[in-house]
Amino acid sequence: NIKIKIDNIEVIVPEGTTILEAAKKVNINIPHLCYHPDQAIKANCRLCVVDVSGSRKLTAACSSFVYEGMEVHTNTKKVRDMQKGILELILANHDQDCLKCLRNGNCELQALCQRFNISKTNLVDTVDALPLDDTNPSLIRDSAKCVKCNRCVDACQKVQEVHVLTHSHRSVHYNITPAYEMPLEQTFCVFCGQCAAVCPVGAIVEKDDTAKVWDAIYDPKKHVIVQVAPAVRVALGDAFNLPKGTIVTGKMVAALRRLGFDKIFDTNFTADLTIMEEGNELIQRLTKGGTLPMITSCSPGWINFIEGRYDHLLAHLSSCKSPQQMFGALSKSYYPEMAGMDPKNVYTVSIMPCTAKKYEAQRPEMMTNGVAEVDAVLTTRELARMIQSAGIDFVALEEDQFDNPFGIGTGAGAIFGATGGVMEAALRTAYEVITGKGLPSLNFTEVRGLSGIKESIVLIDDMELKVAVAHGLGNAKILLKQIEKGESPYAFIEIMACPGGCIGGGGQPIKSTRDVKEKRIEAIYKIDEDLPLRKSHKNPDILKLYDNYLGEPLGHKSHQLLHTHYHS
Ligand code: HC0
Repeated sequence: NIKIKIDNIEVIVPEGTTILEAAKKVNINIPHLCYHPDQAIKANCRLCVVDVSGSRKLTAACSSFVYEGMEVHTNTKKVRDMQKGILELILANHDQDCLKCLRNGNCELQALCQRFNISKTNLVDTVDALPLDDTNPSLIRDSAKCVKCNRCVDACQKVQEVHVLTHSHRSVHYNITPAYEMPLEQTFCVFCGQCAAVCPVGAIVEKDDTAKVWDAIYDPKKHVIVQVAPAVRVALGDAFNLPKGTIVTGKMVAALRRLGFDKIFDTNFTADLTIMEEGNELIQRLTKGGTLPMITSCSPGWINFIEGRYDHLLAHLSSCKSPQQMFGALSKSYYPEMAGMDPKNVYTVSIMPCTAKKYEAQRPEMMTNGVAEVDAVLTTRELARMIQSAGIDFVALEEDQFDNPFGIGTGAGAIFGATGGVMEAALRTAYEVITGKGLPSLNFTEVRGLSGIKESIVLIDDMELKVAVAHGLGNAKILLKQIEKGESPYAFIEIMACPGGCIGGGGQPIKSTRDVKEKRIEAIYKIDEDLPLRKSHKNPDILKLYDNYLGEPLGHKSHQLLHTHYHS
């Protein structure tokens, strides 16, 4: 360990700690923009300069490591003048129409300007922006707001390994952009939104669809229903300053009712339905022959990735639609038939932690009875904005419950929201359906947690089932390369595009750092543990749905409504 002093406060930290990290230990928040706790050191914004005794020059705290006896000062005149100067330079290159920005009130640059009492810069405006990129359904890039911190480039290149975002030009013309300054729609962007999740400002944000949803709610001809994804309920509370990982299911349902939705349903229900279909598809491939390993198909960023980059492996995908789209299909068939409504009058909204879900809902295949299965997708952040805009005191809300017939989800459906959850849910069902015996333990802990790739061997009677889970597309690539070489030892693979799974989705409240993800994952498994039903095939409403409408898993009606094909 190394002992140093920061602003005369003694700090003891392990060797290899940066000044910035050491300062955090004693609650000293050194200004920064390019630094992100889960990313590699970039040291390009230089806002984190500090005064180190004995050094003539100011030192970047994010990239300088502590040494024994080091004395650091974070608030000298020299330091503050430099930081203020840098902030003014950044502002001169930044669109300052804050009231119009989705990140207003949650912008790292704005917070720093407040801290330094800067309301505008007197420097010459040097904004040299590319045209606003709003050509895709998921994300908007506004290069006039970009602070060139490179966090998004890191997320795109080093974590997701999608390599869409990169740099162009030099000096004041320097920009973060896809190659040839193309709009995202024309690139291999998978719309995972991991760039938006790390952006300190509003340079990359979700496409805001809240106005569309308000219009539907106010339209008396529309019956507006909403489904909520598994990972939203453990993250929405962040937007209302609740402790990270607070489970807010009941308050969230109450808020949705106050907003005016006619029925509030649970995507966990169709996650259970996915397990019925996908589990049986796996059993069929294992027993009757079919492409193995089979890979899950519910994460739309992952689907965009395999379709764009690995289309020769598409036969490995399960043909199941995602739970979002299975819900959508039922909402425009079974639901209006039961209620005696015209499917055209049902307006289906999804609340998702994911920006790629907006893209998924607009795929031409995702139509049932001649209408789009899902009419609008809002991210967790957009739902939070609707609640705030309606003046609802979220924290004070009394808990409410989901409506029927899509309101019961089991623990298996709940854990879809965390990496490894779909695998664990599928194993709970596959084991019991194949063996006809009850599982000795429901918890497949080997596939839980934040390791990049997890694997497990499950004994089902005398069959050894080797399975793997990857989250984050960089990790997915490793498993895909094995398949390409014919060296994959697995029968079943779960892939989720976002690191941590949906709890770390690109549409979740900012920030989703590793420690926040851990808290959300804990909460997801707590929901599972506390539920009386923890296996999809025991969901009574799923059984009723098959009895009354679908027939059997993989049957004719299921194929029509719940399965699809993927293509390059
Ligand atoms: Fe997910 Fe899903 S679990 S992708 O992460 O499968 O977005 O939360 O809604 O559809 O259920 C996201 C989360 C979903 C779907 C489910 C799956």
